[in-house]
Amino acid sequence: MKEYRTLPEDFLMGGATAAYQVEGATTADGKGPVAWDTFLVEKGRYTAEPASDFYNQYPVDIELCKKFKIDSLRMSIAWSRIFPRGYGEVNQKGIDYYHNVFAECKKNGIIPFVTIHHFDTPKNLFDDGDFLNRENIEHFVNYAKFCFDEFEEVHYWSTFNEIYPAATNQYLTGAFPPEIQFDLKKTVTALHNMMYAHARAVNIFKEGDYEGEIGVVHSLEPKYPASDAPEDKHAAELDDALSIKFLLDATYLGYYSEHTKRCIDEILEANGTSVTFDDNDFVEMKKAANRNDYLGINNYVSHWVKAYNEESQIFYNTTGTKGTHVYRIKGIGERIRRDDLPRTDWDWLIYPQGIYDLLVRIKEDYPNYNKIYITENGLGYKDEFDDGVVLDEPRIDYLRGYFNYISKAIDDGVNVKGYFIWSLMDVFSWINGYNKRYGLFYVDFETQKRYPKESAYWYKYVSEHKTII
Ligand code: BGP
Repeated sequence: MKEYRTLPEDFLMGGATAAYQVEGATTADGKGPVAWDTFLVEKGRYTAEPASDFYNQYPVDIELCKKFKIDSLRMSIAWSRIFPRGYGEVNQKGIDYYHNVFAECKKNGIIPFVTIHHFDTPKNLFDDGDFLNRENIEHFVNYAKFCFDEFEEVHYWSTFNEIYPAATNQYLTGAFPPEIQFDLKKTVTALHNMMYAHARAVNIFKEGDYEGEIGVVHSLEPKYPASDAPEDKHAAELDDALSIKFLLDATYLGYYSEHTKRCIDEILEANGTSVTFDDNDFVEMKKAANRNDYLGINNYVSHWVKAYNEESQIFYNTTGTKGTHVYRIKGIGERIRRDDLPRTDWDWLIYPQGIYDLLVRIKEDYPNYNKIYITENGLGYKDEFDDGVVLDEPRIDYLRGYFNYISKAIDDGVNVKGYFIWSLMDVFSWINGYNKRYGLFYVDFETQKRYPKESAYWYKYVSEHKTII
């Protein structure tokens, strides 16, 4: 008989969303603008209207959570619904909206797991330099404190979603507005400033004696050398230092280790620049380092890296056309294609062992990590809808692979307390639009009707039996 792996009885099964990707209603009830509104209109491909119309459909989605044994809903608050200009005057209708969502969660026994910032800085602050501008750190911290005071119903707070992709998509790959490419100085500065802002919010939360838990959600993608050649090993080490160590050092040490600093300086120097940090920042960061209740990990892919010292080149595959992705950063490395490993419809590499390697490594390198939630993982797929039925077997295979490795990491002593599939229902994807679907529930974006996919039944079984079939 086949042996199935299991999960602990108290393992939380969740579904993840983000305000801008599900709510729609981008101008409703006093919401202020964000940079994406104009950026997407200028691109002319699609907009965040209607997205999944969660602004109106939230009772339907929360009821679906209950029906499919999804314990927790990961969601974010849109900063510009609360403070249309990022600070100053508050918008009561925005506040009421989130109270209503939380009340609906309570009614259905669903735990809200709330992110304060998910790629949607209010437009005027964004235009003013976003997190490159130190004044905006103050605005963020005030907004976070406002949320802690106002939303007593929330017991799980994540300060930021994906500081690394936020900074690199803005200033390194240029995939997000303001579409700046290869600016390593801006990238490192934004990373550090967001980590400092995270620490400030954590300290306010802990010193304010609020009830509940606080953490940060990092996107962590393991890096492996493309060969045994010393230069490829070093390239993987550099990529890892910028995308993983820099963030985890900031989170759990409150400073950058000598090794991390050396790697970052080498990357900056290769790109003809340097960055210095204000020593005072580390006072706050060190104070926060042992106060993180949990780490949220978003993991989709792993990378194999080889040395690259020519001019940087990026091509971001937004359509799923196979073999078009290019990622070569001067002084860091080139992420190579591995034809021997499976890939998604969008050419993202499927390597479940990566999540195991990552989890074990965090336990070893940062013993004060406390506990981990996988806050995003899932398969972006061109689901086929057949008269209300979606047989998404590849998604189930994908999930089974990752769940098995998570279960193995738990057996090997890593304290993983839950998993949130990206995404609960189909959502709007920042740079891929509406046909890259991730949801357990298929959304007909015309009618906004939801249909459980085959994977939703699989997920329900795993949640009920804590057995990975
Ligand atoms: C993460 C983001 C999510 C979501 C997901 C899938 O980086 O936190 O907001 O978008 O990736 O990404 P994509 O839609 O580009 O496939």
